[in-house]
Amino acid sequence: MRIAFFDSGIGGISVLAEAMKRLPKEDFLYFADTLHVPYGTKSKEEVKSYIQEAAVRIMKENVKALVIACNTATSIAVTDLRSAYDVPIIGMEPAVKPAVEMNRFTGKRVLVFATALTLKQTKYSELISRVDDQSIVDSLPLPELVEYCEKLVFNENVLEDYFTNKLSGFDLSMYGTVVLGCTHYPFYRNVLKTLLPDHIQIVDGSAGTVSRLSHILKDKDQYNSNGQSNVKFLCSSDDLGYIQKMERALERFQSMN
Ligand code: DGN
Repeated sequence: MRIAFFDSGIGGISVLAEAMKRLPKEDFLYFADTLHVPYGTKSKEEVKSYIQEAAVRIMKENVKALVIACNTATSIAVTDLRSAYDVPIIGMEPAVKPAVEMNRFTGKRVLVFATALTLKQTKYSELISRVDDQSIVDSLPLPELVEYCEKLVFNENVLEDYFTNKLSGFDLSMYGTVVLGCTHYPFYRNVLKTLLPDHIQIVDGSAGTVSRLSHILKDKDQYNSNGQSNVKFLCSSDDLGYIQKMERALERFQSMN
C-alpha cells in the first residue's frame, strides 16, 4: 500500500521528497487539489470542504497513511480528518518550536513565513502561546510565492526583486532564524539563502513530519521493504499537463537538495 501526500498544489512535493529520501523502500501517492489551489487566500469554510472532497478521493486509493503536506490544510482540517478515517493522518506544523529554541540564548528573533490563512488559525496562535515564551516570533505571509511556485517560476532576478521588496520593512540583523511555514516555500530556500544575512538559519517542518510518519509506520509494523520510491501523481482536475508539471517539480526539488 502507498503512503499518500496531499497539498493544494505542488508545494507538498517538498515534503514528499524528504520522505523519499528517508523511506526509499516505500511507494507513494501524491494528490494536488488543482481545482482549488491556492488555499491560503480563501475562507476557512471553503477550504475545509475542498479538503474533505480531496480526502474522499485519496481514500479510494486504499492508502496506508495520509500526510497532509500543507500547513494551511493541516491547521484547518487535521482534527476532522483524524476522526473521519482510520488510517494514520500526519499533519504539518510550522517549525516555530525548534526556531525559538535555536534563539533562546542568541538574543535574536524568529520570522515565520506562512499563508495568511495559517497565520489566522487558532492552531497557530495556540502554538505561539505554547512555545514563544519570550515573544520573539514575527510573521509574514508570502502569497505570491505560492503563485510563482505553481507556475514553476525560478528566475533569480524575479525572486530577488520579490524578496527584497517583501523584506524591506524588516531589520534582518535582528533575526536569527526564518521558518518556512508553507510547503511551497522550500522551493525557494536556496534563493533565500543567498539574500538573507549569513547568520540567519532557515528551517522548515518537513523533517519533523517525516519523522512522525516513520515512527507511526514502525509502531504499526507497516514498514514496506520492497517498495521502490514509486510515485503515483493525481490531481483533482485530472489534468495530464499538471501531472507532468508535478514530475518536473519533484526532479527540480531533488536536484536542489
Ligand atoms: N502549501 C500550502 C501550505 O503549506 O500552507 C499552502 C499553499 C496554498 O494553497 N496557498
